Amino acid sequence: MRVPSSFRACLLAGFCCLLAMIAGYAMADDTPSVLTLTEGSESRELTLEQIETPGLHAVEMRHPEGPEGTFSGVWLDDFLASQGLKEAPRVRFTALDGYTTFLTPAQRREKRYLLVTRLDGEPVDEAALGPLMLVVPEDAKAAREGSVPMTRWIWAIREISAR
Ligand SMILES: Nc1nc2c(c(=O)[nH]1)N[C@H]1C(S)=C(S)[C@@H](COP(=O)(O)O)O[C@H]1N2
Ligand SMILES: [Mo]
Repeated sequence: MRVPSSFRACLLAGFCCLLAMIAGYAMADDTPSVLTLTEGSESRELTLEQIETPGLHAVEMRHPEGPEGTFSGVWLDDFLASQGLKEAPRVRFTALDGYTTFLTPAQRREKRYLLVTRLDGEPVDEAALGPLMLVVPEDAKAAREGSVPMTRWIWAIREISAR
């Protein structure tokens, strides 16, 4: 018996839809968004893997707020460049607790900021100041001793917005 081609096309389309849905659910489960990146009026959600595409840099240190171990993440400037935000005049960070701060290009040139995505190789939970935090590895000791201000060592980062 001959099946009408429109029927076959319909079946195929339905099957593709189903596959796309399954893939969508699987991706949503495996890779939740950890960051909202806002540029002007446009926002996009990024997963840890997307944030880490410029490549991980690891540093052994103790954070003044407690956590210690191998902090790894991407250099903030590399992350911004990978998102087309290299020259953003103002990059604002907003934490889950509402704390917010911003960095200008001059401040980003003065100190090298690491956007930490992992502690000892694992995503950082909220108790350990995650999901994302900003640290200045070269200032770790001075910040613990209180000889350098750490107002821009923002933790529990949930949103980065640039303009
Ligand atoms: N998420 C988050 N990050 C933050 C803060 C905060 O309240 N929440 N306080 C900032 C300030 S003002 C300073 S001086 C340092 C140290 O904060 P603390 O002295 O309150 O621990 O962390 C900074 N990062
Ligand atoms: Mo502060």
